[in-house]
Amino acid sequence: MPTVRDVTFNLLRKLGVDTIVGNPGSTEETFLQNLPADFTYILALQECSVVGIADGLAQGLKNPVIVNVHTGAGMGNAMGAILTARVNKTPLIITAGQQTREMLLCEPFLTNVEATTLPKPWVKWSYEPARYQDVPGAFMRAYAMAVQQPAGPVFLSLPLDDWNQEMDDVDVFRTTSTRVAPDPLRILEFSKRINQSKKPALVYGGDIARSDGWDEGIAFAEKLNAPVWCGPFSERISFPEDHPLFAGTLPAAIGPLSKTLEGHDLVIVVGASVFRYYPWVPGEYLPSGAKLLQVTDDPYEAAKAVTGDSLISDCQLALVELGKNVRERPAAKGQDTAKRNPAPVDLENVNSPLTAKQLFAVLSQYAPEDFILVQESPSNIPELGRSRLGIIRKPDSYYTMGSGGLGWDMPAAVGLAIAEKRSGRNRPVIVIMGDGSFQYSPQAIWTAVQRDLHMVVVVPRNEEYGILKSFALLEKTPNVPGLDLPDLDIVSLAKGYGATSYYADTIEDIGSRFKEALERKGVTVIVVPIDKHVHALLDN
Ligand SMILES: Cc1ncc(C[n+]2csc(CCOP(=O)(O)OP(=O)(O)O)c2C)c(N)n1
Ligand SMILES: [Mg+2]
Repeated sequence: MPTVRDVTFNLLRKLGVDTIVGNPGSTEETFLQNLPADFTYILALQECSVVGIADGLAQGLKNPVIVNVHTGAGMGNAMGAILTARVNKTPLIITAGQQTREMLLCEPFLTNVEATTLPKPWVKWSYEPARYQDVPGAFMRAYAMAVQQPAGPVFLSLPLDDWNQEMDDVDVFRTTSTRVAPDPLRILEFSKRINQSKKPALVYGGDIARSDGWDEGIAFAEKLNAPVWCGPFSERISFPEDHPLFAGTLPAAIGPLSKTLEGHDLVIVVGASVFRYYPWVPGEYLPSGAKLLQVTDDPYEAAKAVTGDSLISDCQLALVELGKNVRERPAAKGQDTAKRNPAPVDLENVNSPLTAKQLFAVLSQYAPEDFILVQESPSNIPELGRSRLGIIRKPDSYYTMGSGGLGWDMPAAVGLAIAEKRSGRNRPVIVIMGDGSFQYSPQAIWTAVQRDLHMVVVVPRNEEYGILKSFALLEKTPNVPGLDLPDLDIVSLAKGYGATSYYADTIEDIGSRFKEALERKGVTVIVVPIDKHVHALLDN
C-alpha cells in the first residue's frame, strides 16, 4: 500500500507544486526523507528567510511554493514574513512539523501548542488534519485556498508520524478557478459614473501586476487620458513610470493624499487599498466634492475602504470590461507629460560621502535594459524613484513588501533570482538594501551563493535608522534612543555568507564594482557610505 507521503507527493505533482523552501528540524524529517528527485528542496538558514525566499520564488514563478519550517519555534521566526506574504497576496502552502500524535496529549518537547492559532490572523486557512488519511486532502484544500483571489498564505500543521502511515491510493486532485469576474451591472454603474465625471484620476496598485493587467491598465488610462498615480507603499508597480500619464506616487497620509488629488472629481482606485496610510496627518479623505470608485480582488479591502464604492473583481478582467464601456477622452488642456524623468544630478562636484541621489545616479549609468529591482531602503525610496535605476518601465520588474516588515526583501530577492534562473529569463536582481534593513535576513545571501544566483546588493550606508529620525521629527518625539548604527562591518558579514563584497566610496569605485557585478554572475554586495541627513517623511 502507498504511504501518506506517496499519495501526497503524487498530488503535488498533479498540482505542479515541486519546490519546498525550508529549514528542517526533527519534526520535519519524516516528510523530507528520500525526497523524490523531481522535487527541489531549497535550504534557508532562518525562517524569515525561508518564507521570504518562497514568497519571491512564488511571485517569480506565478505558482505556489511549499514552505516547511520547524514546529512552533520555526513558525515564530517565520511570522513577520508570513504577515508580509498575506499583505503581498502571495500563495504559499506553509507547513510545520508537529510532534507524534501518540504523545500530543502529554505535550512533549517540540509540541506546537495550538498550532493552528499561531499563524493567525495572517493565513487564509490554518489546519491540522484530524486523521493521517486526511493529509493529501488537506494539501488539496490548502492549495485551492491559497490560489484563489485574494491569493495568500495558508498553514498546515503535520504530525510527524503521519507520513509513513499506509493508506488507500486516493486521488484527491481537483481544480478551482482562481479569478473572480466583475458583476456586469456593477460594471455598467461604474462606467456610467466614470463617463459622467469631469476630471477622473486613476490610482493603481499591486493587484494589477498580479493579474497580469499591465497592458490593460495602460489601455484604460489612455482611453480616459487620465493621470495615473501609484498607491502609497505599493509592493508592485503596475504602470510604466516613464509613461506620459504617470503622475507619481501618492503620499501615505490622509491630508496630503487628498491635497494631491485636488482638481479631480472622481478617483478610480484599481487594485490598491483605500488607502495605505502611514503617519497621521489629518484632513479629508478626498478633495472636496470628489467621489471614489475602487476595484479590488479582495472583499476584505472592499469592506475596509474608508470611503467610496467598491467592485470586487480580478483587476485585469475589470479593466477590460470597464475599458469597453467608458468613453474615450482627449488629453486635457495643459496636461502634464511624464512626471517621472530622472532628476539631473551633478556628479562633477561631489563631497564625501556621496548623497543617496548621487549614488543612484552612478548606478543608473550602468543599469542594464532588463533587471529586477528590489528595495528595502526606507529613507531612500523617493530618491531611488527619481533615478533612472528606480523608474520602473517594464512589468514584473519591481518588488518590495507592502507590510512595512523589514527582513523580507533580501530573501525575496533570492527567491526572485531563483525564478529568473529557472525560467531562463536570467535578469539580474538588483537590491537596494538599507544598512539597518540588511541585518534582518542577511543569511538569505548564503542561499543565493549556494544556488549560484545573479544578485547585486547595494547598501547605502548612513549608519542609522534614517527613516525613524524623519518620523520622530514629523511626530515631534525628540531623543528617541537606538537610532544609530555605528561599527557594522557589512562587507565582512556578506563575505561570511560567501558573497563577493566591496566597500566603495568614490564614483569611480562604485561604478566599476557595480559594472563588474552585473557582468559577472554570482552574488555581490557593495557597501557605499552615504551622507546622513534627515529627509522629509512625506517626500514622494
Ligand atoms: C521587522 C521590523 N522591525 C523594525 C521596523 C522599524 N523600522 C522601520 S524603518 C527602520 C530603519 C531602517 O533602517 P535602514 O535600513 O538603515 O534604512 P534608512 O532609514 O537608514 O534609510 C526600522 C528599524 C520594521 N519596519 N520592521
Ligand atoms: Mg540606514
